[in-house]
Amino acid sequence: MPDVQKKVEEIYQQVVRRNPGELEFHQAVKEVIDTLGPVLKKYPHYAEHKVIERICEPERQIIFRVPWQDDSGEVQINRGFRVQFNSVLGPYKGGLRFHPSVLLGTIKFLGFEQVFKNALTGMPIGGGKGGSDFDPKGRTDAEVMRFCQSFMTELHRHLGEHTDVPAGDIGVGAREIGYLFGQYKRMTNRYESGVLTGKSPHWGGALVRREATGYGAVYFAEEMLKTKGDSLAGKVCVVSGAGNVAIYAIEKIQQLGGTVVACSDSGGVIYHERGIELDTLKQIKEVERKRISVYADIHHDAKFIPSGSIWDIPCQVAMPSATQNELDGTAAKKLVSNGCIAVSEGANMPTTPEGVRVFQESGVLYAPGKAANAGGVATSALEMQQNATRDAWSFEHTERRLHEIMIEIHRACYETSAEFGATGNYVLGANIVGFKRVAEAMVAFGLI
Ligand code: NDP
Ligand code: 2IT
Repeated sequence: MPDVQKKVEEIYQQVVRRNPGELEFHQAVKEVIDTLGPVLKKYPHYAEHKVIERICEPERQIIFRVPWQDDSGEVQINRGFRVQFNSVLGPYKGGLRFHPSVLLGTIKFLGFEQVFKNALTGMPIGGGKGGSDFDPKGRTDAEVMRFCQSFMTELHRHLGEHTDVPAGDIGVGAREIGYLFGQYKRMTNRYESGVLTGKSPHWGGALVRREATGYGAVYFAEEMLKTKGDSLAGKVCVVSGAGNVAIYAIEKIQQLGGTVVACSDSGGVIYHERGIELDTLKQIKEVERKRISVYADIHHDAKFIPSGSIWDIPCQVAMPSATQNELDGTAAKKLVSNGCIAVSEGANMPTTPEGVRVFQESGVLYAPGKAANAGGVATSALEMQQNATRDAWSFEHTERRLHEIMIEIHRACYETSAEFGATGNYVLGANIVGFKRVAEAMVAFGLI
């Protein structure tokens, strides 16, 4: 094994030893550092400064108890997390996830990804992530409010517009951000708009933040297709999930002339051959907060498939936009054999390492989440910019900025993949661009 490859493998083994049982974190680290060998060779000072070892260790990890009372008066205890991963490029920035599956290792994998993603945006934001094992499903607004108030009662002391700026992720949308902001304001006696992003546009939120992740991931798909002289117009697409990212990915695909024939939630898959009706989907998910199965009760030509994989449905473009490791090797092979030519990840790490290998070996255009879904956090940075100047931009202006940012991320990843002799390998391109930006600042700042 060449020296650099051996070094990289040793670093990975140390991460595994020091973070036992955190499989998703191991997976995220491995995916990144496996592509960094050529960078260490070209820039040996990164190894001297132990940049990779330092990047793999969060700057700070906060774990706290979140006690609250449900509507029946029963006391509930959840666990809260904020992993402040890296702040050399700006304040810690990254979402909060409320989902029963959340463990420290989940937040660490997401925080690690966020560091590189945020660097890729070119905006002044560091990387962090937080959340809780709280399950908002089936909870009333009052229960969600009490949970958010308790969560922020502890977290507020670690936040600030120049320190750490959370936003949404799975289970956290504008409603939760509202309750969290209200409690932050109450605890600190400060109207600090820039401390949270994803706020409602009525009180400091950026227009397009809600749409940004889905729109951005579609723009990235369009850029990849362009490298082959192709486009989304007329393509049959499948988008997994039915949450914030999925809904606005579907919206943008439709605007660009594609047809989305399927989406899903954890209860099953909706297949609608003539194309998903977006108004119905928004009404069910955003307004009524119901299950996706309801869609087939409204549109009788749509089919609800309670079990089985969404990736069995033939498509040319696939956008996994639900959760991590939702698309494995078997699913990837099925997609390829059904004629899929492009995959753009709305979710974070939705494809397993085996799935990624299948796509890359089959010549599928494959965009990893840290590049493809960076439009969400980039628009959060635009929200911070507007808050700092007490300004509010139009939808059109903000969407244009988002589009330019996604084109630029694609360009940087593509050109870097070519520079390192792997043209079109967006995994390598994204990791190297993100890593170099963080590494340069870490070296410049001295040993911190
Ligand atoms: P939402 O909570 O709005 O929606 C999540 C969707 O994914 C729901 O349809 C949900 O189904 C499904 N889902 C979540 N967890 C699981 C699971 N364990 N098994 C099966 N289905 C699941 O979240 P978002 O749309 O915001 O997030 C989706 C993905 O995008 C996540 O990976 C997130 O990290 C990533 N992301 C989000 C960004 C944002 O701005 N919101 C930015 C960048 C990435 P159900 O309701 O049944 O649970
Ligand atoms: O994964 C992500 O990039 C997000 N959930 C959005 C983070 C943010 O701060 O907007």
